[in-house]
Amino acid sequence: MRALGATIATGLLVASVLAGTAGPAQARDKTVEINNNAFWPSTSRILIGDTVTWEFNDEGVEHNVTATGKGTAEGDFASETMSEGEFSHTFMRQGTYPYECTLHPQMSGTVIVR
Ligand SMILES: [Cu+2]
Repeated sequence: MRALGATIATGLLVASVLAGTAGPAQARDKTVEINNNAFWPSTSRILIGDTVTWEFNDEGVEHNVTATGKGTAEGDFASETMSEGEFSHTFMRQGTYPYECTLHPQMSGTVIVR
């Protein structure tokens, strides 16, 4: 958890810098649970500088988080294939980022950064 804490702290620092005159940084980081062969929720709406953390929690079933978007600066994030643990990605650019589990293509989700 120490590494995750450092990641979050870094994200908040970056968000704080990007927010400029918008006031103190607010934690808007989102968690997506991987369970029952699906992403919950399937759509995550965040702001620039926020981090999405996917938690692998599907009773030992292996999954991955793989971006399917092309032609975008952040359209290439991908986790390892895992049956437990978590994967985080911080989004520094506005955009819509679709992703899937390559083992189960019906498992899809989207991160929308505004
Ligand atoms: Cu899967």
